[in-house]
Amino acid sequence: MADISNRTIVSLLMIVMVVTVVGTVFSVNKLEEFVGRFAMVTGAATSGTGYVNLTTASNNAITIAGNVDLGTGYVNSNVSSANISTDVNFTAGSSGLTGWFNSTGKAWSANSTTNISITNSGNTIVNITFSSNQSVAAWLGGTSPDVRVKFRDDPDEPGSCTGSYPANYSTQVNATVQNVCTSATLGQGLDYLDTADNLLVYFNLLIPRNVASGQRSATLTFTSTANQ
Ligand SMILES: [Ca+2]
Ligand SMILES: [Ca+2]
Repeated sequence: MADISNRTIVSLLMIVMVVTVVGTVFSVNKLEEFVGRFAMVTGAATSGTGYVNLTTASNNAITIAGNVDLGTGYVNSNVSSANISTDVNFTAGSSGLTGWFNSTGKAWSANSTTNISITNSGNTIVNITFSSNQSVAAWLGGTSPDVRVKFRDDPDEPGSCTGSYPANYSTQVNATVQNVCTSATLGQGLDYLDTADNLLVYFNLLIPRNVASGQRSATLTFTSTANQ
């Protein structure tokens, strides 16, 4: 076998070294790829998260109490219309709390305890609106009848309405939906805390003398809408 020259040996060593270097670089690159790709599973988890789920619902509810019964009476012949009110603070009408006599001939006497009471019996602040089943003209008849309402906090529960009421007796009863205690701001309206969750509705009626005899009733519907 012929001796291999030094030049040949050096050439062979160079080839081996190149192959070795290239192979090492390739292996390192592949290893980095592997680490990068599976970096999320380098060991067993030592912590985790859990959650507790609870779905709550708001309870929007109101309770209406009281029916206003104004009894039986008639308009005195010396006035064109009589004004009666369930409010001690009479405001509307031209004849004052006069002109109306009950069936035994006694003059009308305002009774502030005769009202409709609205209580927030739910657990969320609500806006309150109302409407009547009919207009005043359809309800009472006669010439220019009028029925106005006033809303205010129950005197025993001040701060019940954190929204706003319409001005006293600015609201005429009719079939459209009108505000009682409302606010455009979330969190304001009729509160739900039992110590301050009650408003009262007062009535002021102007009854024409030419109203036809007979019993006349109107049904008012109060609606609550969650505002929280
Ligand atoms: Ca209350
Ligand atoms: Ca309540």
